[in-house]
Amino acid sequence: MSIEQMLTYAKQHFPALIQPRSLDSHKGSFGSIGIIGGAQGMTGAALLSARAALYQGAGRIYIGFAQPSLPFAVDFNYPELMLRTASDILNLNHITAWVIGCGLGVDNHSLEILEKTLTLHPSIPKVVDADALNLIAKNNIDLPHEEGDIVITPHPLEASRLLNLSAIDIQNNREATAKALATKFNAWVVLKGYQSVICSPNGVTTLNNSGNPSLATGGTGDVLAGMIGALIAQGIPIEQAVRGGVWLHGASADYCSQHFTQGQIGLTASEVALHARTIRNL
Ligand code: NPW
Ligand code: AMP
Ligand code: MG
Repeated sequence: MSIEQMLTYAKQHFPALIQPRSLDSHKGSFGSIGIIGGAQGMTGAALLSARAALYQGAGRIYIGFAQPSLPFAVDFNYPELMLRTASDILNLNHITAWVIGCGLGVDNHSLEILEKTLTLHPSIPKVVDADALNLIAKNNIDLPHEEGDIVITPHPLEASRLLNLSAIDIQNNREATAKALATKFNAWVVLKGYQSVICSPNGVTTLNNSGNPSLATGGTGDVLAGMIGALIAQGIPIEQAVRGGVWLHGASADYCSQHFTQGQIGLTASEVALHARTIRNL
């Protein structure tokens, strides 16, 4: 899609993503997101997710690292981010969406953090990704939620762990897999990969039509989780946040492939996070 076609497509399908801001809006108007992950060795996953949330215009962005102490006091490239430990941000009561799992790890400390997030904040929407999904699969954890929406964003191997099937079975039955996960967890599901399948909790599926193999690189999934979380945190209706967020992520990669990498090799997850902003501001 050319940039003009992207704008037309966004206007038609995801108008909530391109609404102008009201003149008297302030940072409190755009929510606060809590991103929990980034265990030792995967600190970058949480940073990428937070970077994506920043470029999607969330009002305030907190990272809760799944490490006993902070890996650093400030991200000098992104000093806008507030860096805390996971146990610290779990006490915040103004978070409007949580994102949990990016680089979370699967040890007992990670498990404890996941369980606390689910039980302490049952009514706040959540995006559940990566190692949070691996922990849920390994420990047979339920996803309790009151009115707060849940979005799960597995890639095929994570989906195979959740359903105890092989990745080949998953790939041969992608729509059925997304529906089975939506039913099992009463959640929105994004089954990622070429033409991601998006399923609502009541089983309505769509296939995403943006994105390309340049996204097949580390960190792009972490960026997607932060993007969807930020859209939800700022009050974008859940269906637009999920289906629109997946589209925007792919559209950013398409835009970068046309304008910067001029091909599908060497796109970085950071660039996907940054240029998604361009498409929303068209
Ligand atoms: P294969 O190789 O084909 O057998 P894992 P992870 C498969 C964090 N990260 N279609 C494929 O399997 C994450 O947030 C940290 C088919 C692939 O090798 C997690 O917390 C980063 N198969 C943690 O690392 C950047 C597909 O799944 C395997 C597929 C582990 O997450 C990287 C990988 O799955 C990373 O995000 C598809 N479309 N997609 C950082 N900078 O800190 C995936 N697969 O073993 O669950 O590992 O996804 O890397
Ligand atoms: P993850 O595996 O969690 O890092 O997520 C990878 C992200 O890149 C997901 O949003 C995938 O849908 C996307 N992706 C990976 N490969 C492709 C591809 N060949 N075409 C389109 N999107 C892709
Ligand atoms: Mg991932």
